[in-house]
Amino acid sequence: MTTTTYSVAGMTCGHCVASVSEEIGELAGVTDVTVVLETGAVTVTSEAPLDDAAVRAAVVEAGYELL
Ligand SMILES: [Cu+2]
Repeated sequence: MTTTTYSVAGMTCGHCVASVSEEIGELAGVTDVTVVLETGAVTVTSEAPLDDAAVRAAVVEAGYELL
């Protein structure tokens, strides 16, 4: 298991959190996504290290920006 914390800009409410969680959660190997709305911290647990580009693409797909 690998846990990585990313910073995501632009989330303002629970719907934003849900969108980001859903998109990242669809990446292969991801087992858990925890978002702290106040700080934009997104902690992702996965079976193997994730490709940063894939995480970035998922965040963009949700409509936000990976810092
Ligand atoms: Cu929102």
